[in-house]
Amino acid sequence: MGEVKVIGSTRSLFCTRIEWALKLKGVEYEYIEEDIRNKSPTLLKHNPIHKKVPVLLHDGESIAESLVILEYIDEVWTQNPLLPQDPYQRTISRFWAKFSDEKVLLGSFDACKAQGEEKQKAIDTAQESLAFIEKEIEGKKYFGGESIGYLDLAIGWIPLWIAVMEEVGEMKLLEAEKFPFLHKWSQIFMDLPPVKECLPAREALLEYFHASINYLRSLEANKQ
Ligand SMILES: N[C@@H](CCC(=O)N[C@@H](CS)C(=O)NCC(=O)O)C(=O)O
Repeated sequence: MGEVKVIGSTRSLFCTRIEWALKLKGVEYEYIEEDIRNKSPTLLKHNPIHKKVPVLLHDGESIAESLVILEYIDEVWTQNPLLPQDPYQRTISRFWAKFSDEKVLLGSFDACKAQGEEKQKAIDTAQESLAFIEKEIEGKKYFGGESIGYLDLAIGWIPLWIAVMEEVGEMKLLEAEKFPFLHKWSQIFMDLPPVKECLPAREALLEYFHASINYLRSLEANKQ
């Protein structure tokens, strides 16, 4: 199996998805908490390009970028496969994982941050992206079908992190009436023991998001 370490930050959804994958595979690992506001020489050595968490260290080799790490984990530890066997389905899963990071996550964050007349427009944009994800889960238990897979882990940030963004941004994104299937999936996903085990404390996330959003809003206010 070799030595496995994760350099991460407990509040980071990108890091949590890596822990979920390792737990589902039954891989033992050491977690190294990084202070992303004061980056360690270890992080800079192992991820000199992006200088971000997570980084997976496997027998001394470093791998960065969470979606890439998920694929690596799935290839190295083949038990409980995460990606579909079928090449087309595999590619489609990667497409939606990328979409979720690039559109749903950033859209939700923008909606959380937006104020005034920009707010409703930002909420509508985020919900338009969520509607595509709703279509993907319609009629299924998991994004991976009958068992949890790569896309569930990639999208797994939605239940907790969107709830936190909703509270901090004083808005609603994941409305149960608009997104019934995503809602149902969120409940099933959040009840899984390996998922629960790695979730950060909601209070800590709330504090972190409050601070980040206030900081970004003040930067924008100073520009005007
Ligand atoms: N695309 C990256 C995103 C990782 C990321 O944004 N990590 C944040 C923590 S949530 C980070 O390390 N930020 C430090 C920085 O931006 O300087 C991934 O999927 O791994």
